[in-house]
Amino acid sequence: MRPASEILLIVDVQNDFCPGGALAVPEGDAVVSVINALIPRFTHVALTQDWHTPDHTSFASGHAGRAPFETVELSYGEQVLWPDHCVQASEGAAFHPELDTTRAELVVRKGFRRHIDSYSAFFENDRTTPTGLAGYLAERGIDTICLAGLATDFCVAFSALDGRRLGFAVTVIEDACRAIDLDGSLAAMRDEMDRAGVAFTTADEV
Ligand code: VGL
Ligand code: ZN
Repeated sequence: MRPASEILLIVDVQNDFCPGGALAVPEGDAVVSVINALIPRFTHVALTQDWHTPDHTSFASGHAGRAPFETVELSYGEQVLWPDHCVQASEGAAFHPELDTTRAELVVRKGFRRHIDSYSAFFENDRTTPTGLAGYLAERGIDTICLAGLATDFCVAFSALDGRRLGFAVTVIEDACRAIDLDGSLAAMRDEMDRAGVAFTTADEV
């Protein structure tokens, strides 16, 4: 059993990020059984849920002449444009039906403000507007975050980097994650996480 100072943070294991979904991550559903097997080893478990308004600024559909996976400059910096995904209360935004959410103590919804995206579980994409997760963890005496879920190179990586920036110990359980890998983003983000002091492990070692 992992100590009470650690939490398993399961990132965005939602239908739209799994095969057949609007923003399917290759093999996204492969993380479900790995994560279900990890859950009993942790004292604390939390989930994140991408939760966008129907007209969300990160959707390519609202940017004339732009296609999904192109990049635009928004007020808070560079933003990848995505296919419409994880619209609030839609089936695509629901957790994968086989993910065992029973022991989740907290669900952090993110990306629910129309004009700003949120990859990280800690901050929106302006890197300053907090979700409240840091305060929640601090108040509960949790100083270590073990990350699993989707996608390695976006929401998992941004959560890992912000976690380090806030002083948490962070471990990414690599075989419990899958990546989008847009133009080498997986290698770039893995390198950035490594340099930030993020640890990497596999489910067997947890
Ligand atoms: C994600 C792109 C857009 C993720 C969420 O969960 O990694 N990626 N929204
Ligand atoms: Zn999203």
